[in-house]
Amino acid sequence: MKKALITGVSGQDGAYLSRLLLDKGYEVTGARRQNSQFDSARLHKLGVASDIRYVDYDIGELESINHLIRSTEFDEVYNLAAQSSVGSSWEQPIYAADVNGVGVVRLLDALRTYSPHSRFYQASTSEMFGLVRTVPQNENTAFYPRSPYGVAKVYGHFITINYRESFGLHASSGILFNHESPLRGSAFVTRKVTLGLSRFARGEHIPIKLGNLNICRDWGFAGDYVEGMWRMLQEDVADDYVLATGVTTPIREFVNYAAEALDMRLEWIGSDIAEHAIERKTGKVAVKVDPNFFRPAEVDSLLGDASKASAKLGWKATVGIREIAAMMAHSDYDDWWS
Ligand code: NAP
Ligand code: G4F
Repeated sequence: MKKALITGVSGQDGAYLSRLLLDKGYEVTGARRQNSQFDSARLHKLGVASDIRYVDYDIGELESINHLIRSTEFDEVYNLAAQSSVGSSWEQPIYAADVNGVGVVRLLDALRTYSPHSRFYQASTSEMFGLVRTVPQNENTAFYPRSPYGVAKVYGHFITINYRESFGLHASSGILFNHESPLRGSAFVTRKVTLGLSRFARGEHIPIKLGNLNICRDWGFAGDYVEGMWRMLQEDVADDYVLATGVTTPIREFVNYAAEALDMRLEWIGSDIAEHAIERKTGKVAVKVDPNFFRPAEVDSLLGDASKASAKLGWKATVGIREIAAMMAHSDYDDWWS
């Protein structure tokens, strides 16, 4: 039985990856943050909470990481833990650097010292492309991060490559474009929209306040993306891969797809900060722009090219954005969890 360790096990990807690995017969260890209330809601939602073995750790403490890696010989280590909110990273830039950047080298160094044969996955991100240099973005596109989150992730990405090249670790980095699901955190824009519209559809007519509606993202389904993570670690040679759908969609369009799934029709009126959407049946404002959600620096548009993952891993995104919007909207409408 293979043994896998997942940091960030309580998050969206941690839950889907746990489900995938347990289905493949792995023994899954989930690393939980010490001194924080562990939220196992997503793991319960996927029916895996009681099948995982839990260990407590602190990604900020080298001794805690050393202890974790020494405790068991893991075949595979997936580093998903992060301060994952780009918006919040301006409020806590040093924390973002420590967890998302230095935290990665704490893990890699512990692996080099105590478990050099473990395979390692680093959760890199399309946010590293930031002010994009080429369209679409692939593994050779230069990075230009636009947030403290993105800057810290660039460090995590390159230290992963550096430990692979310096010490021969089997360390791979997945440059994943945005991926969503009904388990997405409620502060990310897709889930904020599907939660808000579901409440509206149920008669709670409070407008959703959003930032810049013109932003475009290459949105895929989280279930597909964790399969890609696993495939990276099954390769004989470690490498870096982009996972993306190859389709980019403006936020406004995502809102329309989610509304359509809930049998609502929106009419968009006005422009810039005066833009808003009226829901036709009720005549009430369902969405409006609130400049408080604008970011100090933006990533205007992302579009990924996953042809390397397709050629080498046989990986492909299988769920389109319209379907994802409907899946999330229906889940939120049926089931009031957040
Ligand atoms: P998520 O749902 O926000 O989960 C983040 C996980 O990190 C949670 O388990 C959280 O644990 C943990 N965490 C937060 N701060 C921590 C700390 N100081 N120490 C240890 N753990 C901490 O994120 P996700 O969407 O699953 O993303 C997983 C990873 O992929 C992240 O590294 C993210 O940056 C990266 N990524 C995500 C996407 C995407 O679109 N989803 C795209 C590219 C890359 P608690 O429950 O204790 O808070
Ligand atoms: O949903 P978001 O917060 O995701 P963002 O910033 O793209 O980051 C996510 O994807 C990254 C991969 O590229 C991950 F690395 C990261 O961990 C995270 O999972 O925002 C998407 C876009 C942004 O441009 C933001 O400015 O939506 C825009 N937006 C507009 N109104 C909003 C809102 N974002 C949020 N969170 N809330 C709004 O009201």
